[in-house]
Amino acid sequence: MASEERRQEILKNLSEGVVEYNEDQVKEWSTNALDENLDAYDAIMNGLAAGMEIVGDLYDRQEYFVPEILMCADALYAGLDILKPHLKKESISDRGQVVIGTVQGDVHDIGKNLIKMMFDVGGFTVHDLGRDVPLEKFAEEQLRTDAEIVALSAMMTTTMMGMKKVIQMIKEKNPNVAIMLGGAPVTRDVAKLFGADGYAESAGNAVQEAIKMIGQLRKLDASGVSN
Ligand code: B12
Repeated sequence: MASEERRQEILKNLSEGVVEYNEDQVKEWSTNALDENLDAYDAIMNGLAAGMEIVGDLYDRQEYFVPEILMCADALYAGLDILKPHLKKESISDRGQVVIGTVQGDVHDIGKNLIKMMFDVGGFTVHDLGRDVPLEKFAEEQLRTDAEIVALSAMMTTTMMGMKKVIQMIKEKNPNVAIMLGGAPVTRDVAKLFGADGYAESAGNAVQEAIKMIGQLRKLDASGVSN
């Protein structure tokens, strides 16, 4: 097990590798992380994803532009490829099904992919619709799979508005589905206003929120009351 000092060094190098879009550095330090038994989740969230947060700030300050961002994302994914297979899977493998995607008009999918990964290792079966997903596709996929959860991501204030429509479409066809929202412009208040059942700010608490929502759905089912 890496010492705290070494852990910090590994995380710093992972984050820096993403920020400096240095794929080789990210690959090397992802391998170091595994060799030194650093928890893969720690390396992903506090190394790679933390680096992407810095990238977001650089973009906001107009120090980075689209080409840099895309290269940073490539570096992040290079690390994910190495670390993801080593995430500790939940022993429960049938927690439920989730349909996930980024809503129509929105191509941001880095955050959505992290959430997907968390559901995956959290024991859920995930149906990923990708990004820029036509709004009606969410309702169709929910009906096709009978998933208990639909998770929507939006990274722009404009596309966020589509989430409300998706919630209406799904609830009309099937009220017993829990819908959760996330993405930078979304807040718990927005989620509530749109009629969603759940919200999570980050990948760290998304699965817990989903488990809570499923618990509530099943309680309602058992009591014969529909929501
Ligand atoms: C990367 C990025 C891009 C990349 C996207 C690459 C990709 N494949 O995703 C590229 C370069 C393509 C891009 C394009 C554009 N972008 Co952009 N982009 C960003 C940037 C810099 C970082 C986003 C990111 O990946 N963060 C890292 C991840 C890990 O964090 P995250 O996405 O927030 O996800 C976490 C949480 O939000 C949450 N979460 C996310 N989804 C979900 C879903 C659920 C269910 C749950 C529970 C949780 C959850 O958990 C995640 C993990 O912890 C942000 C700036 C910023 N500071 O956020 C702008 C930003 C989102 N972009 C913006 C804009 C305007 C654009 C463009 C219109 C720019 C342009 N003029 O061309 C285009 C839009 C194209 C389109 N139609 O979608 C604006 C949006 C402004 C707004 N309020 O609407 C931002 C905020 C920048 C800014 N300040 O102006 N962008």
